[in-house]
Amino acid sequence: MKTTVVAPANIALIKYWGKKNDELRLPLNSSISMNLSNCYTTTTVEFSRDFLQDDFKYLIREEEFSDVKEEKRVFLQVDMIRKLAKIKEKVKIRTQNSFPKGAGIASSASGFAALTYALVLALNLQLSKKEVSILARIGSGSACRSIPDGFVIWEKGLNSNNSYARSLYPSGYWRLCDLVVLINSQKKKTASTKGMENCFTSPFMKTRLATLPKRIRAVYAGLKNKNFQILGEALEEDAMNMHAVMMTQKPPLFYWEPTTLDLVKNIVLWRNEGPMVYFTIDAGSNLHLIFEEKNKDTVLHKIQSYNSKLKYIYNTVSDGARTTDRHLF
Ligand code: 2P0
Repeated sequence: MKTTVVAPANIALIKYWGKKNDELRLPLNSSISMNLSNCYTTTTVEFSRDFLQDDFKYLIREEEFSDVKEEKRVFLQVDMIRKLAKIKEKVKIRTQNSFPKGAGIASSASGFAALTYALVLALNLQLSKKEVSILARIGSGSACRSIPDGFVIWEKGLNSNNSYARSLYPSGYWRLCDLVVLINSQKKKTASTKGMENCFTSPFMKTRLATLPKRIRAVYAGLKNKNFQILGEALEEDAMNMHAVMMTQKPPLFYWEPTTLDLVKNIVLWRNEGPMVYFTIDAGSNLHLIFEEKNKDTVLHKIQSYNSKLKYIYNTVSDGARTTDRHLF
């Protein structure tokens, strides 16, 4: 049967950087994220005895494209789930992102979440969301956080069976926003998977891990009490902490562009003047501005006055992976 799933990308408030098991993608630390309403992947899968081979393409508008590297990783995920279902049928997969490919927004989280959940449903595997999150994690770590709704924690766990993501609060719990400011649309030179392999070559990685529990507690408290200042300070600190590790790894990873730093300096000034806005940065140069919805107009005005040519994607908090009947084929 044809099955289509929509899964959101997510922005980490506490970052995942480093694994204790590469193959199973078991993280060194727990991470916390929120799902993004306007950055999502739609994936349709269909298994059939009539198909002669597995077939994966991504769509940009109506056009189909293939990518050998991507295909290899997708088929590994297909094989793992097909094995669980004990079937041999081949699969047709089509996938589409709501955000432009190469916009520098991690598409592996939404992509592997949508793919995994669609495969599980198409094969009628009776799995819990926890089990789907575990399978998504094996495809791409951050994908496990795109399965549950709203504000999510990925507990690092001790082994594969207890390293999964669960919802802390539903999407409507707090009207927070993430304005993704697109600074560089080029595909990044070092993928996260590769980059985080070297995290321990930074002398600061040990310090990052030692200081993480305090930041996790702050994010927890900020969310629980809807205290935006506590949340904002902790999420910003964690992003800077991760980038300090990245920049001091061997070889160093400099994801920032000059505009990233310039905008960061401006945001700190804006905060002094009024709108409470904090920032976070993933493995790329784009800036994620985090703020409460009541400050939306002020923040948009600030960004437009800073540079009216900058493109951005406005997100609120979204549910996790879910089905739709809007099939892609
Ligand atoms: C995060 N990132 O927590 C961090 C912040 C990038 C920087 O999760 O190797 O693509 O597939 O598990 O999930 C990106 O890492 O890496 C990521 P794999 P993934 O959002």
